[in-house]
Amino acid sequence: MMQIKKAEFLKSFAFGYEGGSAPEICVVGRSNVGKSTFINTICNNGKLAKTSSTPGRTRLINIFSINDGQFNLVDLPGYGFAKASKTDKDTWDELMGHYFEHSDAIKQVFVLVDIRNRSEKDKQMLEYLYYYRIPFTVIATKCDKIKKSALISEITATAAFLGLGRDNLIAYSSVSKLGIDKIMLRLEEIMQI
Ligand SMILES: Nc1nc2c(ncn2[C@@H]2O[C@H](COP(=O)(O)OP(=O)(O)OP(=O)(O)O)[C@@H](O)[C@H]2O)c(=O)[nH]1
Ligand SMILES: [Mg+2]
Repeated sequence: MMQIKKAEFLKSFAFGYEGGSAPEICVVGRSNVGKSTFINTICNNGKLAKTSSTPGRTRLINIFSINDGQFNLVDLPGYGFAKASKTDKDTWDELMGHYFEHSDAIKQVFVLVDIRNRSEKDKQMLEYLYYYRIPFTVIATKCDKIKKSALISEITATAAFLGLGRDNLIAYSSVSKLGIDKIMLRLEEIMQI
C-alpha cells in the first residue's frame, strides 16, 4: 500500500507553469470542498496546505513533493465560489485552462465533490476532463456530515447526478478518515500505471 513518508512544499505558481519532472496528482473541486484539508490529511501534516473556512482561500497552484520526488500533489484553486467577481472567475478559467493544457506531467485528477452539495459545476469539471482525456477519480468529501443510515443513498445519488456508477465514487471524510485506505490504494494503482 502507498505510504506517504515525506511531504514538503515545493512551489507556488500562477501562470507560466509547464509541469515538473515528477508525475502529478492534482486535486480539484469547488471552493471550500476540502481540497487543502484532504492533502494535509493524506500527508499526515496539518500545516502543509493552508486551509480556511472562508471559500476562495487557495488562489495559486501549490505544489507539494511527495516521498522525495515519487510524485507531486497539486492543490488547485477552487471553482464555483459564489461571491467571486467576474474578473476572478475569468482568472480562474484562464489559470486552470493553462494548467491542464500545459502540464504533460498530469497523471490523475482527484475531483472532490461535497456529499451535501453536489453541483452543476462538478459536472462541467468532469466533462472538461473527459474532453481532454485526463484520467480522474471522484471523491465525495465531508461524509462525516451525513448520518450513517443515509450515507449509501447519498453516495448513490451523488454518483447518479455525476453520471457515474456508485463504485466509481470514494466516500471520504478528513474528519473521520473514512475512505483513507481506498485513497491510498488508488494512489498505489495510479503510480503503477
Ligand atoms: N466536516 C468536515 N469538514 C471539512 C472536511 N474537509 C474540510 N473541512 C472543512 O471545510 C473548510 C474548507 O476546507 P479547505 O480544505 O480549506 O477547502 P478548499 O477546498 O481547499 O477551499 P479553497 O482553497 O477555498 O478552494 C474548512 O473549514 C475545513 O476544516 C471534512 O471531511 N469534514
Ligand atoms: Mg484550498
